[in-house]
Amino acid sequence: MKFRNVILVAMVIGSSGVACDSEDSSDNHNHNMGDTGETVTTTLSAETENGHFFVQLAPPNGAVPFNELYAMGVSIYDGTDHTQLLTDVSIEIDAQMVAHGHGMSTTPVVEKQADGTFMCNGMMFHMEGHWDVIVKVTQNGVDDTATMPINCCP
Ligand SMILES: [Cu+2]
Repeated sequence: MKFRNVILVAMVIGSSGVACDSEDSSDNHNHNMGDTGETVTTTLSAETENGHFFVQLAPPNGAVPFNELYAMGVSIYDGTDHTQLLTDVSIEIDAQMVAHGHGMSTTPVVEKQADGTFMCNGMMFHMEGHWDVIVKVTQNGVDDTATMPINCCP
């Protein structure tokens, strides 16, 4: 009798999953992966909101590792000329899972490198799914922010 109940529960979960899939087939997102959030395409560079800067992220070996401390390289370029590295800027970095309303459980420490780029130590994505890396750039009292989605972590 107990075994039969387990099968019934499994069937109920299974059928609700199918219903979810057919409802969401149009947007190509997988909402059926439990608590992992929506799937996004990882974007490692972006212009800041007001176009002042262009931000390039450099995760270790080109990809963010899952549930491991890592250091994110960050380079800031001119918003108009994306080949012109800006070395007279400072940055703050954060990462959020917006769909879950939480950030990282670690606090990154930003270190300016000799070449003017930045290394952000102590980053960690402790959940799989859609993270947004948020980089705030400041130059001569002007600040501007870029947001880059990361799919954690294929
Ligand atoms: Cu989360």
